[in-house]
Amino acid sequence: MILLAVMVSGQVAAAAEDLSVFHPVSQPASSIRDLFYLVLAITGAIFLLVEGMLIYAAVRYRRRAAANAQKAEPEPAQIYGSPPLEVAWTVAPLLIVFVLFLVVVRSVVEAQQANDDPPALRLQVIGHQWWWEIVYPGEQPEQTMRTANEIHVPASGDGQPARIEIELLSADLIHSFWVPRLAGKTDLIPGRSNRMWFTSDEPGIFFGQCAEFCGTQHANMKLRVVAEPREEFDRWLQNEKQPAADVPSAAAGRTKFLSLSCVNCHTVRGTTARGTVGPDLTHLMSRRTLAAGTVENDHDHLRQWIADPDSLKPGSEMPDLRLSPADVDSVVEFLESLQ
Ligand code: HEC
Ligand SMILES: [Cu+2]
Repeated sequence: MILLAVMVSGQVAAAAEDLSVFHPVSQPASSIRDLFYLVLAITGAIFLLVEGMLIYAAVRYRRRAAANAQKAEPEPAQIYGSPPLEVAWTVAPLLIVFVLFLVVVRSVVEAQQANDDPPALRLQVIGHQWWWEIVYPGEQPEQTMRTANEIHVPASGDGQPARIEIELLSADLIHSFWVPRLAGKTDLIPGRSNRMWFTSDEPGIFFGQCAEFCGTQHANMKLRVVAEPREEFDRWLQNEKQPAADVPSAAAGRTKFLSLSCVNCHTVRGTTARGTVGPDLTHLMSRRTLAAGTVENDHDHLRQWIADPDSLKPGSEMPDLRLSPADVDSVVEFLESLQ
């Protein structure tokens, strides 16, 4: 019943942010789902058999009301020990558990398979309270590009699986990277480098969520994977690698921004802002959401975020700088030029 409810809610969730493990679009996620169905089938069959026998025995051999005390049924024969029966109920579960063990090992090996082909893309994802830093390494250190909360990857195409390999690190405490339609959960552990991989068999936006409680805003530590055809992905990457455009109409806002403490925490490439505490803002407007999926990235939310981050994400690590409304407008004008 509970299982049915979970599966139905999976269907419902498909409409909005699909976090269902029942709609895989990647090899590790499909093999996890297949394993689930196989284990469910085996254990379900055992459940039906055992419950069926139990109910049959309880009904068939129940004590019937006797018409009078003399006609009451006598006590049935008492059996003590039966070697064939005992061997059977020891060997059968042993075999079943052995089969389950084998299929689980097969799935684990499949998921961890260090594919010999070089991956289509190697990324780093660094967990922060409560957002995701995403690093696209370049050949030279200065070509390395950083963004936040939205991972763009090439989708598989032309029968060619595009394997994405991700190194998982943490800046503070343990988080867990989980995009249910792409792969199982993998922890991000301080001082340790974990690896995981996935392929996106179709283009689309796949939702994820931190899956290891990491403090007050854990629930608002969301991410999305945007899988695109190769050319679209290359175009996106090309744009992201550029330093921030110097838009003349936003010059005043730029000066304001650079005079504030924003620069201690945020980087805008091409300016003197080189902070690394918060997300890189160089191409802020190319992202769909603000503050790790907490709200849509639009004018009103951006204004509200700069004016009072806690009103959107209470307890967030971005302080309220108590800017005047005019300064907020000016800074927002600059941020909106960061395409
Ligand atoms: C003490 C460090 C700190 C300062 C100062 C700071 N921020 Fe932030 N900022 C953060 C952190 C941390 C986040 C991530 C919050 C989250 O998602 O939980 C953030 C998030 C943001 C975001 C959302 C980015 C995204 O992709 O979701 C914007 C925009 C932003 N800050 C702009 C500013 C501006 C403008 C200023 C100056 C007025 C500023 N910040 C000052 C730390 C800081
Ligand atoms: Cu978390």
